[in-house]
Amino acid sequence: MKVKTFVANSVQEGMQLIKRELGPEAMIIHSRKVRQKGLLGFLAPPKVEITAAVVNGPNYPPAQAKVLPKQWENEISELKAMVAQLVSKQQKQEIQTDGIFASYLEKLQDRGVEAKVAEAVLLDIKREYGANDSLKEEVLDLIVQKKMKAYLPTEKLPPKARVVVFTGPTGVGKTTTLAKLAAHLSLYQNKQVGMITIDTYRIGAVEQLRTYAEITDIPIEVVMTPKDIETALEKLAGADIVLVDTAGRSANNSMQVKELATFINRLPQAEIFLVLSVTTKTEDLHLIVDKFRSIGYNRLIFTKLDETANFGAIINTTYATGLPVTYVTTGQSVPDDLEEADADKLVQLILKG
Ligand SMILES: Nc1nc2c(ncn2[C@@H]2O[C@H](COP(=O)(O)OP(=O)(O)O)[C@@H](O)[C@H]2O)c(=O)[nH]1
Ligand SMILES: [Mg+2]
Repeated sequence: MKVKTFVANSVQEGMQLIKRELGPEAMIIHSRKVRQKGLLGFLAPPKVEITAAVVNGPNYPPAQAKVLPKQWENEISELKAMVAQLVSKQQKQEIQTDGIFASYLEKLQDRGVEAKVAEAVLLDIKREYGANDSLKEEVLDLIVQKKMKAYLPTEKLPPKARVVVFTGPTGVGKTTTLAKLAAHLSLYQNKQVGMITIDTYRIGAVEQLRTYAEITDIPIEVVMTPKDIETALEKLAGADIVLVDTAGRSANNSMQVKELATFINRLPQAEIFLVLSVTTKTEDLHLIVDKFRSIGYNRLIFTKLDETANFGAIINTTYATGLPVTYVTTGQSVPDDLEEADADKLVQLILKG
């Protein structure tokens, strides 16, 4: 394990330094604001000191890591888990013993926010504002909202996006959301839209999208093997944007995800959505996030916001993946029930339902 302390001008800059030196696997162990010594230091803006650790640091060549005996691998992952647990325990104690923070911690957990996410938000606040009992609940409310946004990035689909893929478990609303977006792009933004459906399993899924395609007069190509992708893209060469639907038999089949990856790897510079339903339990969402990782998704869509009053799953997932939410959907109507994600709105939903 490699542990290193970094000093930077901002948290973002610090995270970049850590990623560059220790790699993406690095875990943050501790962070605090520091001032340099002397009058100049006092006048200058505070810096952030971040301590991070990594088990397989860049100094360990991957080849060596690969030949580790299975038993060592297990021990390393146990160690990793222990470090994470220790950090979380220490954070918990810091927050749990502090009156107003403790009650806020409970409030956030009641709203479906995982303990570690709620603790991270509250620790950020405690570090910045101190253990201050004079912080009124209404003031804390506002600060919490602002800090939660830091863990709930949102980002519009880049206007130049040309190929956009919808992946995710069965039944979350991929096809419906794709149809909504296709209609928005062609009706309201006057774009030439093309559709591809990668559906090697359920003939029904092809028909569903074909129906939408006919209604909206959008060309659709069905792809059965990875090499058909190029042909389909050539046929849709005239389109400004190509939306790609994917389907599988079940949500929990890793073989299917691997197979799907061979299709998606053939797409040039695609924006890849992982589509998730807010009605899915957070622990299942974590499994899905892991299962689909090999697809290389880079942004999130949350569906079925109309079906629950508990939205903690959204921030739990953005916290775990670091990826932005681009759209949310709020019902079955095509094309109406689609919205661009707005961090303020989502935080309000999480806090107030
Ligand atoms: N209530 C609700 N239902 C939705 C939403 N999005 C999709 N659905 C429904 O979820 C079901 C599965 O959708 P589908 O697009 O076929 O999912 P896919 O298997 O991921 O492609 C359909 O009945 C959709 O109408 C949403 O935002 N809210
Ligand atoms: Mg579908």
